Amino acid sequence: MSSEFDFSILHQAARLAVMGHGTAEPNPMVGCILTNSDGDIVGEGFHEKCGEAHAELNALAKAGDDAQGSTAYITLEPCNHQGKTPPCSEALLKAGVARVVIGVRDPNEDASGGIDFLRRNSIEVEIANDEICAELIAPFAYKIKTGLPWVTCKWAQTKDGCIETPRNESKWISCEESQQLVHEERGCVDAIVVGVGTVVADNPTLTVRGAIKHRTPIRVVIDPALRTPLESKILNEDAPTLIVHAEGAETSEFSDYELLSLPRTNEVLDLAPLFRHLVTKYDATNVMVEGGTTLFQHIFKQNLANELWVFTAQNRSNMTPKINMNSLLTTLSTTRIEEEPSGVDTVERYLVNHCK
Ligand code: AOF
Ligand code: ZN
Repeated sequence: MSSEFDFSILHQAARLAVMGHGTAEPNPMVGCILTNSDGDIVGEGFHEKCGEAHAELNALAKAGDDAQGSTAYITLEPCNHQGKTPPCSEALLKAGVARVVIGVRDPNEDASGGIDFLRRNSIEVEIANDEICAELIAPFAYKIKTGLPWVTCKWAQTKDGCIETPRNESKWISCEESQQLVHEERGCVDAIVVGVGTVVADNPTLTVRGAIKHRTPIRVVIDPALRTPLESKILNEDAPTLIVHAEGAETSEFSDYELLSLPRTNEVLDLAPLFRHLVTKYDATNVMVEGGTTLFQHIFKQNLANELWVFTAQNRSNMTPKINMNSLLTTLSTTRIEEEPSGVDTVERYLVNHCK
């Protein structure tokens, strides 16, 4: 049984792990902390970049000889395979670690097996089955299970659930702090998806600005009848763009761009093949959908949303939009996992229950 102390160190390791967000992917984010028999931390590390050292190796390197007899707290089962890096299970054994507390098992069958290896070699192993550690690898695990990336729908709304304002000022509903948060996340995801209505109304650039660009997300516009204006900023050179259209659309004007044709059911595009394409072609793990309401409605209906980020401003719009986001939200079964201020706005994070 893991103790309260074990969980507190595991959660500390989880906070380290998220420092790899944006660079660890497509690998999972992983954190590792080593403590001595007094419970003092002797080494810590996280998986900083895909292809480079795993969390355990970074922590072991910090601890040096102090790793001997230590307890290793690892948010994920240590790998037991030679991938881009050697097996962490062997490194823990060689360093003389006495006990290992693991957050969750590794869902990747190619790499897992670290638990059995350590037990076979007389190292005490505890599996905490911790929810925070599970959340850390949720996109990685979901992708292995479904072949789909983790889709986060993000929007900024007025208190009464509008993401449009009278003068097409939807870009400015949320405050600067909220926009900063969005840019930070944009710099960590593989793709940003919008509907053509948003391109026409707002002419967004959909690039990462004023935040660290750990990766350059592909801009994706869902444009069934190909009506994206050719002078749209989304088509500029700042980042790659993928234009998704309905089967049979006239594509000749867009031959310079990457195009993807999708089938339709009852006039609505089937979006799952797009997300699958983002995995097969780009190995995408995290995708952010930034609106508008029609696209959110289709993504919710097609059961493709995993997480929601809702920024709510203090003002009301007093408009009656075609789709109200407060109402649309009630069509999904969700669990609110976070609510905090973001400047003068409030930001709420929800997990969609089907993918928990
Ligand atoms: C760990 N510690 O920090 C991470 C693990 O190709 P490689 O060598 O980088 O292995 C990638 C796989 O290892 C990845 O798919 C996942 O199963 C596991 N990730 N394992 O022991 C870590 N990031
Ligand atoms: Zn490893």
